[in-house]
Amino acid sequence: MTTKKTRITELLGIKYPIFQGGMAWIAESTLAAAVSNAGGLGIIAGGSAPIDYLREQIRRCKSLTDKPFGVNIMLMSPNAEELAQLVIEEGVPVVTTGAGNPGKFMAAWKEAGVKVIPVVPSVALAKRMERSGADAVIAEGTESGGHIGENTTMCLVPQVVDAVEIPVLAAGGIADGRGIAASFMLGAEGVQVGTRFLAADECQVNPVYKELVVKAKDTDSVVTGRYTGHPCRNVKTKFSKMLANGEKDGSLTPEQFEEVTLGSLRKAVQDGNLDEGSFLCGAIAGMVKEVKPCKDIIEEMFGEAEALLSK
Ligand code: TUI
Repeated sequence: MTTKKTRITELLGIKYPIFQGGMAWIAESTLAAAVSNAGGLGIIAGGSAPIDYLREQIRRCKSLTDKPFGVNIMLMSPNAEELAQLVIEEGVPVVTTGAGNPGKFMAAWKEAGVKVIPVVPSVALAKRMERSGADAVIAEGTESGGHIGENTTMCLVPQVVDAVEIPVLAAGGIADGRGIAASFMLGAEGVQVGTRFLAADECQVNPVYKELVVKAKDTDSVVTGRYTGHPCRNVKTKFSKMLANGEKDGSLTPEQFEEVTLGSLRKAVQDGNLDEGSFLCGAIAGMVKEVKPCKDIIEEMFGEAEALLSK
């Protein structure tokens, strides 16, 4: 078995079947272009960015790479509709979606020739996406950072692979060649990786954020906000532990939770604010030990995966 040629590399014209996750506030044009230039698919996060900011980021990415790249549309964003239109106007080749069902945008994207690859947390949504014309799906396990579903990567990926004909990428808990090899054994034809790229040289987050990820141990991620309906996996910090305790002992109502976490992603990413910031990260953070260029990360991961799969 090889990772070198899959339906994902063929569909998108990329060298390695690896997407860099569309991490809100984090995944901007410098990081995305570095991943695309290294042969993966870099992705700019739409998050809840103002439309002018996202347009500028898309144009900047085009100036930094002649390789394909993508934009992630976060469907809980209040301006998802206008960002969905923007990617068409700007001729973005690939769109990924998260945190919802992109059904109402599919026809317009397909008509414009955009490749659409939604993140799915369940078999049911994967099947629905295939019927609506998705080109592939990303089956994302609860090991991921940020907003998460319930099922694990190990359980979800093979069930999604069995349920759809379109190619499947695995996401959640993948940070080295073993993770890629395991994903391929589960039937995936590509992977999406977030946390490993947080510790890339080209990742523009505050140095405090990178240090937290590099220093994290296996037990250093925590899920907060289940009771708001938007569970998020974070690095354990004083702030995230306060949120987790407030949720558990009832000292923080869901409304208060929403209030204190408003703007907390920006505070983490830009300011490195340990008192009020949410440092989203995956459960695999404990394995990320070194900051290095995207090209080295990708080449090492696939070198290791190829060696394992050819054994
Ligand atoms: O979207 C993510 N991860 C994210 S988004 C984000 S920004 C945020 N800000 C405040 C509150 C919450 C999020 C941070 N991290 N990953 C992809 C993902 N999508 N994970 C789970 C899902 C998902 C969940 C339900 C996708 C579809 C879905 O569909 C439900 C339905 O409508 O059928």
